[in-house]
Amino acid sequence: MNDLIITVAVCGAEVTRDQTPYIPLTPEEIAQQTYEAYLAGASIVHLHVRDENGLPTQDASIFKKTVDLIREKCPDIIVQVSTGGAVWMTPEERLQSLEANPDMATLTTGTVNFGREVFSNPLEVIEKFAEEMSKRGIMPEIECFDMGHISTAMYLVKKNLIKSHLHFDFVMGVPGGIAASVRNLVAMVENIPNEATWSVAGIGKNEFKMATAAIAMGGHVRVGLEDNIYISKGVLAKSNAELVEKVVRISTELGRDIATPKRAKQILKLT
Ligand code: KMH
Ligand code: ZN
Repeated sequence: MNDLIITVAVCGAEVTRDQTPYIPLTPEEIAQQTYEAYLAGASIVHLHVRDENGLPTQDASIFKKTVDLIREKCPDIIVQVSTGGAVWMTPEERLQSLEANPDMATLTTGTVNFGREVFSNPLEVIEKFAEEMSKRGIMPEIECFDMGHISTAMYLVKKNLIKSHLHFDFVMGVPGGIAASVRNLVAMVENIPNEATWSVAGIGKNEFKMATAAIAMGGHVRVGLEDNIYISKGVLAKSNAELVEKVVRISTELGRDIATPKRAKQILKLT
C-alpha cells in the first residue's frame, strides 16, 4: 500500500478562540503550528488565513506572508491554499489566495448547505477557478462535500479544465453535506477513476473514524483544527500536531508508513 499522506488543515475559516484557545490565527501562529504538524508527519498544509481581528480573509498579502513563513520553517511541505474561504465571500475574493504561489489549491466542485449557510459553487465559478489554477500551474485538490460533486469534477476533466493528476478530498460530516460513514466513503471511492488518489476529512467527531477507514482502504487523511477541535471525547486538542500524531499512531499500528513531502509529491505526481 502507498505511504499515507497526511494533510493538516490548521485553522480554517470558522473556528473561533471562544471554541478553542489553541486555534492559530496570526501568520506566525499558523506557521508555528504548521511546523509542529510537519515534524509530526504532515506533508501537506491546507491553508486559510485570518485578518488582524482573527476573522477569515483571502487577502493576498496575508497569504503571501504566511506562505513565506511556512516555507522558511518547512522548505519541502506542500502548500495548498483554500479557495473556499468563508461562505460569505465573493468568488473574486476567494481567488486571491492563488497570488501566494502555492503548490496546490482547493477546488470545490459543487454547492452545499453548510449548516444554516450555503457554500455556493455554481458551475461557472468552478470552471473559472479550474481555468485559473490550470493557467498558473497550480494543482487542484478536488473537494467533494457530496456525491454529485464527483460528477462535476469529471465534467471538468472532460472539458480539459483539469489536466493534472486527479486528487480528491472527500469532506464528510458537514451538516448539509454527505454524512461521514464508511459506507458513504466506499461509494465515493467507487465513483472516481481508478488512477485517482483521494483523502478524507471527517468533520467533528467523525475525524478519527474516517481517518482510520481511509488508512485501511489505501486512501489519505486530512486532520486539523479546521475540521475538529477535540483529541478525544470532550478533550480539546492542544495543537494541530497532536491531531497529526494520533493519525500517525493509528497508521503505524495498522502497518502503514507515513509519506514524507518528497514521497507525497511522487504519489500526487506534483512536479
Ligand atoms: N470554509 C468553508 C466554507 C476550502 O477550504 O476550500 C470552505 C472550505 C473549503 O473550507
Ligand atoms: Zn478549508
